[in-house]
Amino acid sequence: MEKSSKKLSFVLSAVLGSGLILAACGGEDTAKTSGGEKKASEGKTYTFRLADTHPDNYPTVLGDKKFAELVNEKSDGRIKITVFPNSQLGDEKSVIEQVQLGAVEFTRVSTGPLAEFSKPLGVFSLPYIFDDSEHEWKFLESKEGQDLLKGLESSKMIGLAYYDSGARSFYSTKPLKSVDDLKGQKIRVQQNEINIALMDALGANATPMAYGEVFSSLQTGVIDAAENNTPSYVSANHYQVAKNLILDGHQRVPEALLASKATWDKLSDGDKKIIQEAAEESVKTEREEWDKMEKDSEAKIKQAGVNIVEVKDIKEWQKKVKPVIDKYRADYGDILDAIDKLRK
Ligand code: GTR
Repeated sequence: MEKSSKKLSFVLSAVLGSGLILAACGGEDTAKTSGGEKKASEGKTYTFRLADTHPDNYPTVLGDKKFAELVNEKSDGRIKITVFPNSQLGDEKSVIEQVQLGAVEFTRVSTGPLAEFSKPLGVFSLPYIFDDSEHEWKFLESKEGQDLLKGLESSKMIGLAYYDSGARSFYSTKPLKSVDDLKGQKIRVQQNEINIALMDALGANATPMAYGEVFSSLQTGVIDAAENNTPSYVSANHYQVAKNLILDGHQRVPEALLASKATWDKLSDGDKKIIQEAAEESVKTEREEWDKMEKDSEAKIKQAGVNIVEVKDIKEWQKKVKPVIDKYRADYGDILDAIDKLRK
């Protein structure tokens, strides 16, 4: 098949496979009550898909499910969103591409890989920009934080809400007692250029790869180490092979709940409102589940006999990675200033 027709048939099958076809079969979106008010039950019918890389009971997936439940409730059952966990619809990079096309209507992804599609979100991959969770959330809820979500529109996505993802730390199959131990290790990172600069600053070899490949790559020695929050470290079983964990908390990379702009543009204003509100309301569920899972994960890690090292002098780490901030200050200066202003 010729390249262009191949592409066309892919796009066609993507659109046909999506909920949009159902929309065409649904009722008219113009029904009004006698008072002129539109009822939630009146309007088009949709069936959408939401992709997530994590397993069923992970906090983000529980947030996704709450979101789907709220959308269903608020639309009187007209809008159905089915959550596909476990990377069933592809790894994060490929899901983001499918969302851009409208082939997948919703997703929850990390802002880490998303930064390759919307550069301003790369700010979250810069090291030690937040003091703690409270500082991070103050920023995420601020105008500047929300503007980063809105900025996704020019990349064919609609940012609906942020979800919590805690702080990321390094873990390795090799000893890991200080920042110097990272030197020369092959470390898997989320797929974006800032992470490569970060590993360079630490004297490590960055190996960007999809999340789903990390476990077997640790097992076979393709990589020595990786980094993530403790719920991911546990739920993806990385803790069973990389038993040295150093709690350096180098990044806080929030999650994002997204809609495809192709899908969004076809919705009525009323349905957009339903979806936006449901997304915002689902944040509470995700954050509660997040706090619970962080605690559970800590307990599991201890039980499993992981060597856990607490970092006493975080300044030493901050000094090591400062070249990364210096390199990217020109690109992210305004956002970094906004973050700094919210420091206690
Ligand atoms: C997790 C995040 C995932 C994925 C993963 C990774 O913390 O929730 O969406 O991005 O990190 O490192 O690839």
